[in-house]
Amino acid sequence: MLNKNIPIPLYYQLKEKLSNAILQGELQPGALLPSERELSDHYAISRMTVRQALGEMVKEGLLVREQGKGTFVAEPKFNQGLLKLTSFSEDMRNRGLKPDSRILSVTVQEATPAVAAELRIGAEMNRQLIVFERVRLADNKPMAYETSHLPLHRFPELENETLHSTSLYKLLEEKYGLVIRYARQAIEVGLSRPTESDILGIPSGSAVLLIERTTFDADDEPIEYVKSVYRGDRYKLYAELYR
Ligand code: 16G
Repeated sequence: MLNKNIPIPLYYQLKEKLSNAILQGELQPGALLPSERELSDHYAISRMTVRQALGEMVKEGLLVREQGKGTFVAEPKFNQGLLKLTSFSEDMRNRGLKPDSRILSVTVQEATPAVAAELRIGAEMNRQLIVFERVRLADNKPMAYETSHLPLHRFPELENETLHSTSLYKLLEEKYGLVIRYARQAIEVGLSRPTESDILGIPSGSAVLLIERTTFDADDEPIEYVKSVYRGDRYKLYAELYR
């Protein structure tokens, strides 16, 4: 039970109790929580207090609310390694999940000066890019939304490829014989915009990881510039540090 005689707020005590039950596996991912009324009756606390505890846990990504269905224990977050250059498809397969993509658009565009500089495309190359927007799925659930820019002169055939359920890196390596060597990556915290939220199936303004990656081949030439929006409720960044 909760202790009303200590100076720790009741909502916080409830939050700790539920968080521990999740950590210890007593409450499994996907489990439906008792209703607010049941929790308030069980712990003899107000519904406001229960609502505050659950609300914070939703914000922290431990619980998810589904309209008209109730509050559920969230799926655990993926540890996203930071030290290895992997593709989305490889990451998902390593976790035993089926990678997939929903292609939102494939277009040929003139590069903006910033992207042209990033991909080192000079004016003489007409600055044409092939740009594709993809929703990245794991076991059919949306995980990330990616906009990839590749220099058209390097991959003139790419526009006609069916990238649906195909790995871009695999295609570049196997079909174009490319050696993907390294990438520069920057990660920022952001809030999902309405369109991104719809695509990812998360409430608008949810915490997301905004990842920018420029990837280079064996000749040190940039081959892709990618902007990704990864779900903050499903990812945490992970690195092993030595000294
Ligand atoms: C990852 C990369 C992205 C790359 C994609 C290739 C990040 C932040 N981004 O999503 O730059 O284009 O993998 O995935 O990790 P694919 O080979 O499965 O198409």
